[in-house]
Amino acid sequence: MSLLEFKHVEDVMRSECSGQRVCIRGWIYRRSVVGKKAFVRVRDSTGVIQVVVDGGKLGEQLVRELKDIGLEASVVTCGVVKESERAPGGFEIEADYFAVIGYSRDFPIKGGEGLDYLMDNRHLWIRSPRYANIFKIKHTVLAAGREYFIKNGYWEVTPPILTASACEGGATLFPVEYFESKAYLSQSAQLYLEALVYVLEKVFSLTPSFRAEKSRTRRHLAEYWHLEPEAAWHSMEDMMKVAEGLIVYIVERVLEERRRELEDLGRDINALKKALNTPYPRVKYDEAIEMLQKKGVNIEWGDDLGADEERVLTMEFETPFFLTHFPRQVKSFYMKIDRSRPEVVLGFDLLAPEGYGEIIGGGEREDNYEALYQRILEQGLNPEDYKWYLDLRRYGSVPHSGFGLGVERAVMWIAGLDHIREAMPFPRYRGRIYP
Ligand code: NSS
Repeated sequence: MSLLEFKHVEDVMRSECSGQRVCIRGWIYRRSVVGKKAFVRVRDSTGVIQVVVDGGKLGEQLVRELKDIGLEASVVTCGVVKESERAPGGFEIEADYFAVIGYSRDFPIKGGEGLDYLMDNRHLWIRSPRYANIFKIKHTVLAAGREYFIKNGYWEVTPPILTASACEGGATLFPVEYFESKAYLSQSAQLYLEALVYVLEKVFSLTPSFRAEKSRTRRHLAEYWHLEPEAAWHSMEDMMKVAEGLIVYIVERVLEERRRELEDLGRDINALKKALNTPYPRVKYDEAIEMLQKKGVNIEWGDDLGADEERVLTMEFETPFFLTHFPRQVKSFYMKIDRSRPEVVLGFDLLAPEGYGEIIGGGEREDNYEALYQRILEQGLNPEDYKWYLDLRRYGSVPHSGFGLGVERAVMWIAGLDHIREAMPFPRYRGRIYP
């Protein structure tokens, strides 16, 4: 038999296939034996289907073997497809051929294990169909994100990951040995993207970003994927429109192409659809502080908003919404000072509803040499380290803006996940580097 004759589970589970003989290959997801029949649920990348192995037809020895066979053994099987109300998913295959390809003795995950144990076995845990759903949604988020920028005239560029200085503050830098000196893993491509707008005007990159986050939270990783656009001649307001367009484009595509996966994960589709309603509300930091104070949150103007404060705010909105005009002391040195109100910067965050909070951070960049120099000093940084970045303001400076989308944050919200580590196959966070 040629390989081309194998079918995928999702293509078999259709009424048109009923009565047809098919061959599939995959891994044993569950199995039970009742009398002389084995009920083997076979999983592939597209779904799970029940295969009935009748000892009367295929030999009792095979059924005895299947009774004790390890979960996740790989198999090839053929048989006629039948619609069956009793089978999970409504279809089953009555096997006339069944062969084990790779045995799986004592598969370490049997159900009911604790989180640390499961994380130690992440390489096996990810075989759970739940992760196939999540990773497919992530694939679509990545593809749609890239497509959105390309369709809108942005050039994809490749900034460095090994860098000499901080973009987002020294506290979360990962140092690495770099020949005879020290370097850091990039926290954001932004500073390099800013240099590239002088070449290509509108650019974006999709890279890993690294943050040595000391505390473990449900929305922080040490390594995450960062989708960052940067555009010359764009104001903060222009960039917020780009961010809004990006989120609508991504959510539309996921709703169109990954509906089944969302449903399997139990995502509230109607809640997600609300993200298609634009424009998203724009809330100034000042108003956010007032809203929080009215809710009894102990916070003052000038404080940074953490996950808890954000969660309270997200309860006020059904769509994603922007927070803007933050106090200059809570935001990075590169943010442009609002000339009409020098105590705030032209920065924005986009917060996802339903308790999720920040998924995008961005804003307009300080494009004046003197002002930027002062901001670098004000934040206790060394202008020497940013000499090249300051140069961009010396040679044909232009107004420009950009932002960064945390891909796993977006996936977490879109798929309705409880924890950001679910959005990564091999998540990195403090205390976890294996496997
Ligand atoms: O620190 S950010 O808010 N902003 C920047 O890095 C800018 N330099 C981006 C830019 O303007 N080009 O991070 C941007 C986003 C943030 O909104 C989160 O969605 C995500 O990156 N982010 C993270 N995701 C997962 N884990 C961690 N630790 C994390 N930190 C930020």
